[in-house]
Amino acid sequence: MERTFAIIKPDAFAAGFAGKILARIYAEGFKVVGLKKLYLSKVEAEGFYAVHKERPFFGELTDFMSSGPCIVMALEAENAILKWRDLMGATNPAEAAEGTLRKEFGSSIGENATHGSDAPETAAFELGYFFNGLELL
Ligand code: FUP
Repeated sequence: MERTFAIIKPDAFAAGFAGKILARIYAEGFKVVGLKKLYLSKVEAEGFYAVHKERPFFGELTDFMSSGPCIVMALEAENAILKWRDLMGATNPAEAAEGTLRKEFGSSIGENATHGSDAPETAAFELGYFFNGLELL
C-alpha cells in the first residue's frame, strides 16, 4: 500500500465539482485516509510549491492556489502515486486523455482542477505539509 497527496484545487471546488471528484476517487478504489477543506494563504501556497519558485508561472500559480478554498487529501491504494496521476491526466487539460479528471474538470494548464504528488519523496513532503500523523490514523 502506498499513500499520495491530492488537492481538489480552487477552480474545481468553486465550480462545485468536489463531490463528483470524490465519487471518482472512491470508484477507482482509493481509501481516503485524510481530507480537509483549507483556504491557503499566498505564503502557504508559496511554501507548498517552493520547488517551482524559479519558474515563470510561480506568481500566477500561487495566486490561483490562494484564490479560494480547496480540499486537500491523503489517498491510499496500491501504487497510489501513479494511480492518482493516471486518474488526473496530463497537466494541460487540453492534452489530458478522455475520462481523466483534468480533461473533465480542468479549464487551462493553470486552472487544472487537481494536484497529485509525482514521486515518493514529494508525496512525503506534501503529506507532511498538510497533515500530522494523528490526522492520518
Ligand atoms: P503537475 O505535476 O501535473 O501538477 O505539473 P507541474 O508540477 O509541472 O506543475 C505544477 C502546476 O503548475 C500545474 F498543476 C499548473 C502549473 N503550471 C502552470 O501554470 N504553467 C505551466 O506551464 C506548467 C505548470
